[in-house]
Amino acid sequence: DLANVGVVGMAVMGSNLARNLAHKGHSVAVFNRTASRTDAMIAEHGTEGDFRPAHELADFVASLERPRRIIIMVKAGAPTDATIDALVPLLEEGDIVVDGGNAFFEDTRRREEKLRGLGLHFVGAGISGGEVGALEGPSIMPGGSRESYEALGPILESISAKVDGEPCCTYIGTDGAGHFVKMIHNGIEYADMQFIGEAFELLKGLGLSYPEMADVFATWNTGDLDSYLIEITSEVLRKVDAATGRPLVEVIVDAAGMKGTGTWTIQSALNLGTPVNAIAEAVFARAISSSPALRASAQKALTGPDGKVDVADRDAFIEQIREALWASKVVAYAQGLDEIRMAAEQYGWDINVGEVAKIWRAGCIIRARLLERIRSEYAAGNLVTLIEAPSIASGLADAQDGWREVVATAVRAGVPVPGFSAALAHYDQARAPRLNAALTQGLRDYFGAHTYRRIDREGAFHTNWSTDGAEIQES
Ligand code: NBP
Repeated sequence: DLANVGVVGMAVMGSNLARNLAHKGHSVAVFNRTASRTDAMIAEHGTEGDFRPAHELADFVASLERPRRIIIMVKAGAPTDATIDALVPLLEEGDIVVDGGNAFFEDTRRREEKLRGLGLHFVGAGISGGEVGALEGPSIMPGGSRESYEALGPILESISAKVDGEPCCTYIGTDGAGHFVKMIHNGIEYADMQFIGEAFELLKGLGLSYPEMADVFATWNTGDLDSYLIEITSEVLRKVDAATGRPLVEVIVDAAGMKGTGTWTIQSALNLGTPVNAIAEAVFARAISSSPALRASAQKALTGPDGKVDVADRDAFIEQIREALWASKVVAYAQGLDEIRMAAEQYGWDINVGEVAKIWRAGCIIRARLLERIRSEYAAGNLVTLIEAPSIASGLADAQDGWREVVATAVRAGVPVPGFSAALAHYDQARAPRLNAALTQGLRDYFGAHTYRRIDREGAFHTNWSTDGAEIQES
């Protein structure tokens, strides 16, 4: 009687995933490098389902039915490689190794190629939803061979979150595609949180109390902005610190941490040439928050408005902040999905962007009402970019007056809104009939003879800037 599936790594994510699998009726082999962690998990949760704990990796592997399905949930990076290296000699042709950690997609491509050469399947599966998601139903983004998905997909789908009975798990594409999509999910998550932070600072600038701000977010959560992050923003703002009696957010140090997925999103976008300025500003906003030396010296040297927001109609401005938040969020999603489209071209992945939006509707951190609209827009037709979709473009048109007013007011008040303004700049750049790039190209030709193309003739041209000023056509 062999186990259906195995999980390596019994820290919080792995043990919750193993429990989720067991709750869904699968028999689950479990292993952790340090055996005491396996024992602790079994002591606490062993009665919840059919677990097969092992202290030796060889026993763990031998306890699995074939093809073996092994989900690795260990620390990303070297620990993942160490785990794969220990497993590989114990496996047989056709076995499936799944990395459920937050791996960089290039690492996944490398590992997949190596294991494919050994006759094994390697699946890089992005898993979002944190520890609660792992236990109760995450959003799962598996990449690897289609063949492996036939054996693995039903198990992953059984433990994923569901929307109207549909699993938040679908085959994404070959090799690193799943981890790439998970990386973009996290990049969008950074942007979402930055926009929420900007809205919060503007509401505070208006003079709202913390309970009032919590109410505003709770109200927003009943409309187009309905999402997990807006919902928990309301709860975090409402929380009072037991020690001081002050709002908890007021006593939290204003330095945001990061573990790398936002940075990867930007690095990959730079490599692909995808404009993702709104997501980039969210990553840089965390960077400046965590630059104490820079901030301390700048605070001493620099002056400016104090962040108080003075408007004639407070409620009308709050509605405009909501519009700025919604429109910026749409642009960040568009930028992330653009990056997926460009990566798919670059790496030969056949990614269905509408399906990606579909599996983000529940289980994951960026789950939001907007994703259903994104799914249906991509299902309705081939989009180059989300912001061209009819219902999205009209929503942006409706929101833009408020969005512009919020950015202008924030700039005058000295409230930094890099996310709102970057998203708005993207909107204006993308729709512009002409960009200032023509001048840039003229300058490049002047100092570097980089040539330019003309609007009226084919070919590359160069002006003899330093001699007779004549234009020559490059051969
Ligand atoms: P951690 O990221 O804290 O990793 C701890 C696990 O890695 C333990 O099982 C540990 O074994 C094992 N490990 C280490 Br460290 N070095 C190892 C090595 N050289 N060989 C074998 N095993 C090794 O666990 P986590 O927070 O559960 O996250 C697991 C994965 O899921 C990570 O990739 C993470 O990025 C990803 N993830 C986490 C979340 C979240 O909310 N936490 C959300 C989404 C994805 P030991 O007990 O013997 O030290």
